[in-house]
This record gives sequence, structure tokens and C-alpha cells, in this order.
Amino acid sequence: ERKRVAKVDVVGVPMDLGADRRGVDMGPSAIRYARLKESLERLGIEVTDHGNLRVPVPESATEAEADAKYYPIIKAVCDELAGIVEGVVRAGGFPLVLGGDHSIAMGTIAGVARARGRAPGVIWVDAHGDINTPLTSPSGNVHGMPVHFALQEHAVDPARMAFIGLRDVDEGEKKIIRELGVKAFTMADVDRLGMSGVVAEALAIVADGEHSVHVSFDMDGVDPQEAPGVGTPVRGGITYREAHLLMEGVAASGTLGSLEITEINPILDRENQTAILAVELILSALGKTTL
Ligand code: B3U
Ligand code: MN
Ligand code: MN
Repeated sequence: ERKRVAKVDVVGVPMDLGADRRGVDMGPSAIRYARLKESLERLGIEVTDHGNLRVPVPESATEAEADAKYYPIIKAVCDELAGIVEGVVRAGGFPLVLGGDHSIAMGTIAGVARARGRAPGVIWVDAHGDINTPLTSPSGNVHGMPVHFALQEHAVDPARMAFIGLRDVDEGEKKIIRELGVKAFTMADVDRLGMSGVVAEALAIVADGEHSVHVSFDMDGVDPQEAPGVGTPVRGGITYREAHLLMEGVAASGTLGSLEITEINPILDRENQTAILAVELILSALGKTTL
């Protein structure tokens, strides 16, 4: 088993080109405002903040393809993110990526894969499947497609990936998940197995002893009562306690290699509570325990 993460490298990606509703570009600020750095340091973790990537705003961008809106710009930002994440992992650091909409996962996963010569196992916490292709997508929004691209272009193995928290999945996505055989723990599964059972099963699938598990955490996986500040809230989500149990289970496994938090929309939030929760969950994932 691996020791507690000792050093964290923070990268902010103020991206909202992948989503319809504006505001998730302010996610990195909201998370920092919720005292991310101080909280990590209080846990004894050394923090290097690399600041934010430069991301074009929609007003400055021309929107070429309607079936994957702003894809070329999103891809360019993700390539830059991948380079930073690759450097962090090569230097023995732990990448903590702050979104931004969920399209940024393409960059994080690509960077980890390049540094290790192998794609990470992935736990994808989300209300949504995010596995649309440009052809199946009902919206053309790229934040509904990063899992598709991670599997297609960044060699994530569908057998080493697990969804947790699904409750809003498009028809085309259901078919893709079934055909690829990706393990998906819906909210019904969370109810039936309990979150501790779900996390144990998910880790058994994605972890491989290389300490390279990537957790991609969309805050809309959490119930909107706890996390109202997200672009696309869906009722019936993961509770506050289940979310912590999930992260604590990941931490206890000693296999976490990288983490990203996405889709916080401060405009829709109440007194920054979603970002405050995000910081709490980051601490749990990095080893904070009650006793
Ligand atoms: N599945 C829908 C909606 C959606 C996906 N991700 C979010 N919303 N946040 C789509 O547009 O692909
Ligand atoms: Mn998502
Ligand atoms: Mn989502």
C-alpha cells in the first residue's frame, strides 16, 4: 500500500466551452476561494499551484462544428493540460485538476497516460454517462463526450473503468455502455449495494496495483441539495455522506494517482457551498480521516 499523498500539484482549467450554461469557468476560483491550499497544507500536504490555463471565451471563438461545439479549441486546451499533467506525473507529483466543464478530463487522462506509458483505470463519478459520440449527442456539447474520447483516443480500457452515480443517461449512451461492457453503478446500485460495496467493486475493477487510479468527479454526481452549484442538476444523487465514503474508500485503497473536480457553477451556487464541499471531498480523497 502506498503512503499518503505528500505533494499535490494544482492546475485550474477555466473551461466552459463544453457546456451550454455559462459559469463553470469560475469553478477553479470558487474552489481556491474555499481554501483549498490552506486545507491541504493543514493535512500536511505540500501544495504547488500552477495557476490557470488560458481558455478562450465563447465570445472570442468561432463555432465550427455543430455536432461537437468548439471541439478544436477544447482539444487545444486539453493538449496543453495534458502536457502539464504529464510533467507533474513524471516529476513524481500528484495532479489535482480543477474544472471547468467535464471536457477537460480528456486532457488530464491523456497526460497521465503519456507519463506512465499506460492509461489509468478510471472512476467516473457523475449523474451523466458523458459517453456520447458527436453522432449520438443530443446537444453537441463536448462535456457529454469526454468518456468517448478517453476510450477512443487515450487508450482507456473499458474493462478498467467504472461509473458511479448515473441517473441521466441518453438512449445512445445506454447502447454504448452495454456494448462496451463498461461497469456502471447507477443510483439504484448505490441504494442496493451501499456506497461502501460500490466503491469496493469499482476499485476491484479499475485498480491494478500501479497506484494509477484516476477519479474524475463531476459535482453533479452529488445530490443537488448538497451541490446546487452545477450546470445540470439531476435529482436523486449521491448524498453528502456517501460522497465522503466514496472518497475515503479510494484513499484507503492507496491507489489514487490523480484527481479532477469538474462542473462547479458558482453563479448557480449558494454561498459557495458546492466548492466548499468539493474541497472537503478532495481532503477525504487525499487521506483526511475523522480519527
Ligand atoms: N447527456 C447530455 C446531457 C449532459 C451530459 N453531461 C452533462 N449534461 N453535464 C448531453 O448533452 O450529452
Ligand atoms: Mn460529467
Ligand atoms: Mn454530469
